[in-house]
Amino acid sequence: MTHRTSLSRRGFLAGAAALSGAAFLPKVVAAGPQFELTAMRAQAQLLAPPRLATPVWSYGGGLPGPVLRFKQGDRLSLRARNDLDRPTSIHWHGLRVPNAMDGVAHLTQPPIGPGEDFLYEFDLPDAGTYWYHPHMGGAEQVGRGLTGALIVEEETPIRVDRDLVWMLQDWRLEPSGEIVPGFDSPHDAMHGGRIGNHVTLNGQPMPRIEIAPNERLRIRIINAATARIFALDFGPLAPTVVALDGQPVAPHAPEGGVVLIGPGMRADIVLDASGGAGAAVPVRDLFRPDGAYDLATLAHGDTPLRANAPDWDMALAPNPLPEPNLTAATRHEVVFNGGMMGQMMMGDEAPAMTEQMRQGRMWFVNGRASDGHDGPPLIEAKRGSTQLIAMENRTGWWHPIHLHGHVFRVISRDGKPTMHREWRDTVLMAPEERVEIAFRANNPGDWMLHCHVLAHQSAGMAALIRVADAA
Ligand SMILES: [Cu+2]
Repeated sequence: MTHRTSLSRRGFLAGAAALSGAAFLPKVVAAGPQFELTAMRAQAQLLAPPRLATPVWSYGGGLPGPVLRFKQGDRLSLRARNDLDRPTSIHWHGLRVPNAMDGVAHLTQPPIGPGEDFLYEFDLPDAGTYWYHPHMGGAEQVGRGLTGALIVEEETPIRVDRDLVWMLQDWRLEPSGEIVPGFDSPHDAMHGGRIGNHVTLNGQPMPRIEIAPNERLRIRIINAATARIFALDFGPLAPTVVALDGQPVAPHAPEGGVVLIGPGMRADIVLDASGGAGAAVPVRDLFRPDGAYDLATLAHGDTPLRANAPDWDMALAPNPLPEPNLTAATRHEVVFNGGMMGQMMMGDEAPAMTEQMRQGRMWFVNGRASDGHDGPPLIEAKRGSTQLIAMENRTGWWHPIHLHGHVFRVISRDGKPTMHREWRDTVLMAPEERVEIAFRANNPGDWMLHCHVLAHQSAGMAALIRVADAA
């Protein structure tokens, strides 16, 4: 099902436009020789017609951007072009890339100015579900639509009938369809970030997705929202989680039957269409108990694909990740603080935090608000060492904490070992929760650790981790 074609810029954009209505097929398949990806202004029909299309920012003119598909072991070579009127960059979320390719403007590269371009080139050692987005003015640039999926296929994928990408985005729209401006409002930043009033799946509001009874789907769910957390319920259908943040995990039913996925995070699920002929099953987001809503409908056709659900193996082969050595780990205590109703006024650091708040910084990592590339590193790690970060969320809010350049194991939550010791690049912390993560610091450079609620990040919830050879 992979078409390994090279596309000129013209072909690339034409392909995106021609296929933009086909939301549940990969819009553009791009791999092989170098190609281009352009950040530009575009229009997207986020509200049902006859309401007007919404002016958005887009990669390549479609929304979301093209699905980039590669094979494990391929080399990506992509020229990013900026046709916007302000600087940007592209971060490859979850991919273990060399530091200079990480796409963090002002830290790993200069911003890509209007009319400029930048060549990204790196190997893809890990299979899985990843995504790309700007790492500059992220609350606005991601919030206006700049995002796309990057899929790295396994050498031997698990057997399914269809492999789908579901990119979830959240929008705050005026009744006219215009995006409400003000992406870093202090009120949003103090609370749960910029929560919108419209949600789209692959750029479409409440799509109806046709499936055949007893069809097996692999669904790669990507939360590209800047703040909204989803708790997806599939009604009578029983999803099996097979990968988290692109990394294989022992296949398991999600806790409580609901797939919980914070901003920046991904979940690959296997879903058998077991609803019966003609059944229309809503996919519901239950995260806010007072505001559950339908996100999509899974519409079973009348003709079963086979007599029973398949019994094919769902386990994915692991990626070549370096195992942390917990018996020789360096331990760090990292406290997240701030926001509305945080435990601001406790401890020796309270006066310093109060002073920073006067300057508009609202979130703190070990007492310090940072943009992640100013001041001294939070952690300096010797290359090859194991780092264990004991994180404490001393706030009343949820935070998806993302580490660049590495993938970590989630070791414990509130002192209890996790059941799957899952690999992740982003871990969701509940209010007041404590989470331990561990990773082998084998990728040299300066890497960000930050909250992926992007209004939290821009209000200080970021830090730097430096990995270097011993002096
Ligand atoms: Cu946060």
